[in-house]
Amino acid sequence: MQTTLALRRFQVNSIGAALVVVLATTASGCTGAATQPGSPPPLATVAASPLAPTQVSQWLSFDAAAKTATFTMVADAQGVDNRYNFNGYSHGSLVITVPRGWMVTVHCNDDPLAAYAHSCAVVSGAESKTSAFPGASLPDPTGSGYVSAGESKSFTFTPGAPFVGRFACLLIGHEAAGMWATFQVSNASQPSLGTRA
Ligand SMILES: [Cu+2]
Repeated sequence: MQTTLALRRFQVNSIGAALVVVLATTASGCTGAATQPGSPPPLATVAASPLAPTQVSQWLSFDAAAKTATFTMVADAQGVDNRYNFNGYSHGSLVITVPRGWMVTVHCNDDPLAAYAHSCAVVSGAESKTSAFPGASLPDPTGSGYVSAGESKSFTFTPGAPFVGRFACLLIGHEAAGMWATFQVSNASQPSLGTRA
């Protein structure tokens, strides 16, 4: 049982590790482990259809050798019904995928014609107010860390673990109005931008 619990900690690390857990529990006959209360569900990454290259080139650049990626997130982008958007997408429809261990820089821009100020942060889930990784937000993203129309601020972080969460604006009411994208860290070979498949 001790071994099983130790293995379970690795369940979130990869699908392959999860398979090891299944095999180990099956081999030991300890089939109850998978239904223990409080155990984390296996991490399932979100399937996405790639954005058009003309879109990607505006919002993502990366260096595979250096393992660095730079995303430009435009808050309150014009031309869509919901102003609570990033790059025109809301309610998690935009899927940002980053390879584990890459250094990620985010340019958090408020559109020059934005109606509102906005902030940017990577968080674990709905209404979480703290960044999911050290440095993964503007400073004080619920308060004074916002960007105003035409303004740009940046932050850099290196996500070291598999993750599925949100890239959200943390100003009051904005995330609830749809101002979040899906943000995930996976074993992908390169970063990407897509929409939920
Ligand atoms: Cu906002």
